[in-house]
Amino acid sequence: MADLKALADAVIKGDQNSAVEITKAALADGAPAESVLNDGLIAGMDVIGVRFKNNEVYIPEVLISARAMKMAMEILEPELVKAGVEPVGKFVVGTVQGDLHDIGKNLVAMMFKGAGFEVIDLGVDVSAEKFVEQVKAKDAHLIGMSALLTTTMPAMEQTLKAIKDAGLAVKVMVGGAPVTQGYADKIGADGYAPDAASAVDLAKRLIA
Ligand code: B1M
Repeated sequence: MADLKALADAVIKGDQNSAVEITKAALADGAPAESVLNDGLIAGMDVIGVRFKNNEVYIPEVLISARAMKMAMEILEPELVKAGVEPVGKFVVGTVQGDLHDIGKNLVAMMFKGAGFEVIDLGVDVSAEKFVEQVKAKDAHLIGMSALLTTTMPAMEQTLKAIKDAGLAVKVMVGGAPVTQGYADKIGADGYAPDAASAVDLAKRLIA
């Protein structure tokens, strides 16, 4: 019987060797790939998300857990594809035009992967046109924009306008150190989250 609690614990501890070994053993035991994902890997990342939100763990721990999850996902992904498991949603994420900060955006991307989303990470300095093009190309449900500079925050509004002009039915979330709920409301974004774990909670509410 596969020990998915041990798998969740390996992700929580950031123990990539155990995460990979337990994933292999669980699949060899006949555990369904979806259950390995949900009850093992995602369950572990959920705990890290809550601890991060509560300031009980910090960025290095999140990155180490995300790396353990990523290694295990490499084993699991072909099985998920075979089993036809659908992602929770498709999330296009990027740091807006003119802005090169990506540490927070990368954390957001990792948390979304950890929560079972398909993540299309466009990187940094992403133009409004690129966001629009990728949402269309990937038929995404959600966009996440990150900005760390007060001077690049207006690019969020320009991107929102481009999305509206293109008539895309996609939810838009914004975040980053200088961004606030008030700013999100002012530019007409669907949501704002102060940190990566809250962003996942918000995304699940937006696409529910
Ligand atoms: Co820059 N930088 N930087 N920088 N940098 C800041 C942001 C700054 C506050 C430093 C300061 O002056 N005190 C300041 C901005 C001032 C302002 O506009 N208000 C600043 C500046 C001025 C600049 C330059 C202009 C400096 C210069 O060249 N004169 C330049 C700009 C370059 C550019 O982007 N065009 C610049 C460059 C750089 C580096 C390249 C050296 C480097 C970036 C490296 C990288 O990202 N790969 C850098 C860094 C590291 C910082 C600080 C020190 C740290 C940022 C960071 O990674 N924080 C930063 C000062 C600071 O914040 N203490 C600073 C950790 C990260 C986890 O937090 O990104 O906020 P954060 O993400 C959080 C939340 O905001 C949220 O989740 C994360 C936590 O869970 N979140 C989202 C983020 N995106 C989200 C999206 C969501 C939801 C939540 O939904 C989609």
